[in-house]
Amino acid sequence: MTSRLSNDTVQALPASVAVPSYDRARVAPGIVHLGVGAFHRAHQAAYVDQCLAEGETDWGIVGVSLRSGDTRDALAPQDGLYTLAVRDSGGESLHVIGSILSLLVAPENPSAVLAALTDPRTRIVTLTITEKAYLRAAGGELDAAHPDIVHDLANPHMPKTAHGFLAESLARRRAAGCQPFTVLCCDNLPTNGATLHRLLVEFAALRDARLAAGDARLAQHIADEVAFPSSMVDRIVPATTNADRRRISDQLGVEDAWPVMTEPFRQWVIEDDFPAGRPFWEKFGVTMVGDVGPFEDMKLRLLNGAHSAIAYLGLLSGHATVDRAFADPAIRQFVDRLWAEAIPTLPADAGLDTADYTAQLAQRFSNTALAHRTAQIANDGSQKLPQRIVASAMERSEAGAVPEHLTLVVAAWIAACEARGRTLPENHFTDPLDLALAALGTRHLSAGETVAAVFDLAGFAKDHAERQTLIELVATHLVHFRQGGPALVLAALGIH
Ligand code: CS2
Repeated sequence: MTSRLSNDTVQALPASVAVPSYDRARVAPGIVHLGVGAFHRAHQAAYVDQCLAEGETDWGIVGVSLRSGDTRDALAPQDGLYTLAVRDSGGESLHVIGSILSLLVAPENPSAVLAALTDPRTRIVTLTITEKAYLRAAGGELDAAHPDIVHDLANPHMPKTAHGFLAESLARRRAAGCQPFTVLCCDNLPTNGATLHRLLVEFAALRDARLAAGDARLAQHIADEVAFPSSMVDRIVPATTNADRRRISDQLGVEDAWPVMTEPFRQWVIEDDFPAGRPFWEKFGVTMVGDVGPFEDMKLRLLNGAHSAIAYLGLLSGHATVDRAFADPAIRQFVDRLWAEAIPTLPADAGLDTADYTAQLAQRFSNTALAHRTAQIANDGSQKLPQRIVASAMERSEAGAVPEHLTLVVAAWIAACEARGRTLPENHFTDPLDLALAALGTRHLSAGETVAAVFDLAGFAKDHAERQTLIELVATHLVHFRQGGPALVLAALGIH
């Protein structure tokens, strides 16, 4: 049997594989990361790995999974080591990353997670928990009726949600006279730090209301004394396949149960507000700024917006991967027009070079070595489209334009949902609204009625003056999708 990647085997790997050049035994934990999935392992953990190699040895990572034990099961026998495979058409380079020191699984042992979060050495908590785990209601406020929030308010010592873990550990640190950690949100949400800050203050206020007066006021503490810098993170990370596992293990000569695949490009822009200290990230290409807003909007609206468009149009046109969909001339033309429609919503005075940015995106989307699946990006559309597509559509409509390309993406999402169980496999992608969407499907509504109901469910353009205009535009596209698929919809815009 092949042996496993581990502290013992890592130094004997082939010379072409980059390995940690530092003594992992001397690294102390300084960061707790919630949501230790592939994206974190390709992005933040790789930057931290470089910091550790430069001698900043007190910033090791404790990786926490909030739901399943899969990552821990794969990486614990490997001492937390894994391979990052950087791929493009020119080939593949392998880097073993050593920054994740230990892995915890919250549902198995919430106390251990709280212990890591209250450890005075923990000065930063980073998060990639995906959009839906912020548990926002359709209006954007905390979904106080969500069963996990209800659970965490009733059981503060045994939390399930990120909100529950952060609130309880900040309360314990405060009681112990220990400085709060800085919370660094790394999810694809607009003003992500401020958004999490607001949600956590809402959560803490509900918690305070249940406590004796002397124990309360956590909400005030979090509002006034905990820093939540926003950040923009970017790197394309397709899900690892079994073929990837085999190929990487063959190249290493030892088994790696969960290597991570990614592209050469990476970007991280962070607001510089770390009262408890931070690694010297800028040495490794991280941009530290005062206001991350323009970078976030450019990334969400141009990269992620186009990604969602490619995913839904791609799925409906039979393309399994982003590069194949993007090579389809009609989809490519559509994406160019989508960008042209979204770009005027970005601030003109923030020094953004959108021409250069979209040219670079076109190259990244064409990376044939990634095989980034359209079905992967299609997940959770109800959570993603507000900041990727609907926000731009509202702004363009308000400015008097007709955002026909942006609204087409919303229609494509609805059409792709409707195609599941028909032309697409039943669970080809999933969404937190799936049950409600399926219930709509059984009512045989007109396109207009369907779109209005979906806008209500997902909170799209809630209470916004342009809501009705957008619904009508989306409905026109949905009629075409229902009649003739993407070819008819695009043809109606003159795209063939
Ligand atoms: C993608 C993102 O799955 C998705 O929704 O749009 O994960 C995207 O690949 C990353 O944000 C790139 O940084």
